[in-house]
Amino acid sequence: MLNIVLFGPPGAGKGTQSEKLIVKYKLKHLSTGDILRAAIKNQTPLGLEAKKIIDKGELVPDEMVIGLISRELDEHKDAKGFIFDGFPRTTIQAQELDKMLTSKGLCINLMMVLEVEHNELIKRLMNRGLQSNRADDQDVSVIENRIKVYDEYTKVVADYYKAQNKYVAIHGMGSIDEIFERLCQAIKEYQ
Ligand code: B4P
Repeated sequence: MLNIVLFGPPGAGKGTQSEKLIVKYKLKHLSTGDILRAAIKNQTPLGLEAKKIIDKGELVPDEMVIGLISRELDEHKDAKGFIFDGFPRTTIQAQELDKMLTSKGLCINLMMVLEVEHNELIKRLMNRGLQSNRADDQDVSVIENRIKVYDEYTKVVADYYKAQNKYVAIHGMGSIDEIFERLCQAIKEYQ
């Protein structure tokens, strides 16, 4: 089983690269952002609560996303492995993920961190905002706040995996295919 945390700031390419990795390695993609957006679309109570927070570029409460991931793990017991995209975003989420996986006899094998320059993040997200109806991609001040929240609360999660010797930095600038090759190389070196 191969369980990967794909990490990086908003716009780093986590969702984009996850789509390619799940095809090549036959993994289940677990994106808390996608799960929350589906809940918003379906106007569930959780979705309505999450929308107010996401539209400001803040993080939804830990217990909300931990519950969502726990349910997904239970629903996909036969998966060959998981890509965690956008989760964990706080050290508490990382600790809870370890507890959930340990209780199932599993663990995270690798954390790959996409490193992308600030201006490129803004460019990519503004560009997506033009094409999609994601409210959090439409306003540069919300995008800047998401990056600030990443720097303040999320970046530190890397230290949690560094301490476990599971951290690999990946140069996240360049074409989608070039970056994908770098990720595959890191997985090859791990295996
Ligand atoms: P997410 O859905 O995780 O959104 P994101 O981090 O902003 O974007 P992502 O990283 O997936 O985008 P990508 O780089 O692939 O989260 C949304 C919100 O949900 C959060 O702000 C938060 O409020 C909440 N949330 C989610 N998880 C949470 C958690 N665990 N705890 C608390 N709150 C949580 O792509 C961006 C764009 O760049 C795309 O348009 C893509 O086409 C483009 N792109 C990618 N690679 C490129 C390349 N190499 N060159 C050019 N363009 C590229």
